[in-house]
Amino acid sequence: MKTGIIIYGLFVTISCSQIKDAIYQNYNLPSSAKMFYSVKKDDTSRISCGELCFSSEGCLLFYWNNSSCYILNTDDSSGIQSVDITSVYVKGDLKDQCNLDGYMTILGGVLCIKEYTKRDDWFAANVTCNQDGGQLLVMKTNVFHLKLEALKTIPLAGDKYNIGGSDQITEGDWRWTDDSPVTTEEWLGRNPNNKNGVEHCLQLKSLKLNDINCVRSFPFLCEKQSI
Ligand SMILES: [Ca+2]
Ligand SMILES: [Ca+2]
Repeated sequence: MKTGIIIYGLFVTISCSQIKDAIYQNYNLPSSAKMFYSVKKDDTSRISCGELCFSSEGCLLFYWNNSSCYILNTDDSSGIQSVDITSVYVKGDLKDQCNLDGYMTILGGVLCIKEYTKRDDWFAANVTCNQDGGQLLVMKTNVFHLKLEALKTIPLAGDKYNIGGSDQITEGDWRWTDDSPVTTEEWLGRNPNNKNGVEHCLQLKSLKLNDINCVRSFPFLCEKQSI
């Protein structure tokens, strides 16, 4: 079966797959949940797909593949077209890819995050994430709120986590570990305050940014991509 719909002025054909059970099992949806979806066929990135999801009222999850963005939604007040669930293709094993090594799937399988509750200093935490094939969590400006919202959906044990940024090279010049600048305004209180002149590493504290001494040990968050 093929289903054709017109959304965003584009005609999109979606292959029909036997995916309903996988969706419901993967995302713990009640069997009573009705699904709605929209499709943006343009050149979307996984991140822009996630942003589209979070900007859509009632968006439950999304799936991105080959530059196509699939938004699944349980709120019919959004104006998104209602379709039968079996006409939506979602790769059912994304979650399993993340769950290897204790990573959690968030953002519909786009991002895998692991909370390390053991304490390590920033440098050792960095090494641990790298050994996992990932990195300390990086929250660039264009995805900062997206990732923040995602973190709210997982049950974190604490509220202080070291993440992947520092001003170790030039005081006050905050950089994520890929050397891109930290430009978000979401600092906690009057931070960064460079207390005692030794705070050069980035911490997420109560979901805001704080600068801390790199040699102090805290829990940390690693991320890696699922696909
Ligand atoms: Ca500093
Ligand atoms: Ca501080």
